[in-house]
Amino acid sequence: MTSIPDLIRKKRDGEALSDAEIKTFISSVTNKTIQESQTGAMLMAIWQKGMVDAEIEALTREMMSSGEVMSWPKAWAGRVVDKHSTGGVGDKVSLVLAPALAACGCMVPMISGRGLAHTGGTLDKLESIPGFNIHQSTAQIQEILGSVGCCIVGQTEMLVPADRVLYGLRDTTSTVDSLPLIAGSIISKKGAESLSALVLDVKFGRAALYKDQESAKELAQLLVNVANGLGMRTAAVLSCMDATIGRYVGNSLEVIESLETLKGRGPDDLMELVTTLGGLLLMMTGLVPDQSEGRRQISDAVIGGAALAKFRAMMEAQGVAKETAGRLCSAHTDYYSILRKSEHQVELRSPEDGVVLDVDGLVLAKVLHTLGAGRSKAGEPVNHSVGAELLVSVGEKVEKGASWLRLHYDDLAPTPDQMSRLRSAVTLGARGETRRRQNLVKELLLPK
Ligand code: IUR
Repeated sequence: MTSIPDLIRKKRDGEALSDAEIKTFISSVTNKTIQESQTGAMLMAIWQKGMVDAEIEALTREMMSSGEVMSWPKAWAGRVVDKHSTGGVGDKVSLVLAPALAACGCMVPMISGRGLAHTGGTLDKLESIPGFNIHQSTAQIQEILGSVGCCIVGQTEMLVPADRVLYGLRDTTSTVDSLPLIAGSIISKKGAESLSALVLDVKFGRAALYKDQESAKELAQLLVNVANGLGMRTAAVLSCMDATIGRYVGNSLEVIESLETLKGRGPDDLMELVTTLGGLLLMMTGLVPDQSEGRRQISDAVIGGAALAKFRAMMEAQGVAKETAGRLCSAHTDYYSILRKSEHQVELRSPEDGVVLDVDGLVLAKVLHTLGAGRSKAGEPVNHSVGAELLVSVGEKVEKGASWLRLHYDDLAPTPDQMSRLRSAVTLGARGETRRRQNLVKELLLPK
């Protein structure tokens, strides 16, 4: 068998590793028989020299098989689906999409992540609901899917242990931004969920990992190819992440906007993403003949309340008291009788008459992050109540003195510099100047 130094040398010199060599590398990572320094060196060699498609597929397959691979009852065949997003600001799509898909007959074992840096995480959002338990075993996930059809949970200890090791070391060796390593990490976890179909929301723009559509497309195409190679029908959506998705940013606030959306009162941009991603998944499962019928069914499930009923059942199945879940889902809820409200709110007012031309999601997210809404290191707590409500949208007229943003904060008060950065997040134009809201979804990559 080839030794680890030989494998590192081979990759360092730009040669392709065989399936057997990749298996050796990943199993030594999983069994901890490799030294950390060797893993770090291999990661850097992969970062430097890249991998051909066959290597990336083998890497993903071996990572997937490094732990438990879930299996589902035969009766669910073809209907087990999930979504992955590369991360955004105000991205609450999962909270609406998972129950909408369940209402349309899918099984959705949604394994989500926590926020890091300026991007939010679905698990943090859900944990602002008292009692919501994101820790569920595989057996519990299966039970919840059987009774509700969807759950949103954290990654279990047994799922893709190789990724846990590699992800940690990528952080400390500056090798996060490597296409083969990103693809291996994301798709191995989806593969271990044994999905029938997967949809990827790959974002580009100032608040996304990739700033331009072309580089996001390169990642999206790779992810689609690798996932399809693993037997999951996979499509990708390229969506613009310049402003915020919806009007609310921050953990509790995003739960409120998700519930409002599930009550049929959601913002257009969020609905556009939910129906596009959901429509693609329904099409790929074969539950509907085409994407437009899929969109229609997802939209009906959200507007008609079927998705809200699923969200309520999911909350109860994941530990939320029946009475709390019922109150959160009633037509006119005092959300703050259940979700904690921050100590302070302050409104920022428009300096002049005009039209909103732009909202910079990145500036907003960075300020909220430093006020406690996000974390800088894995494991740090977040303040669920910190956030912002945008009171205006792009294209809207505002009068001088009208409130355009309400900031929620606690003991970390915004500094004058942070306040001025928040003010700069909204760009005003002269009256008469118009800019219509652009569609967020720019391009679709469909499975072959
Ligand atoms: N999310 C993942 O699960 N893995 C990665 O490598 C990245 C995001 I970047």
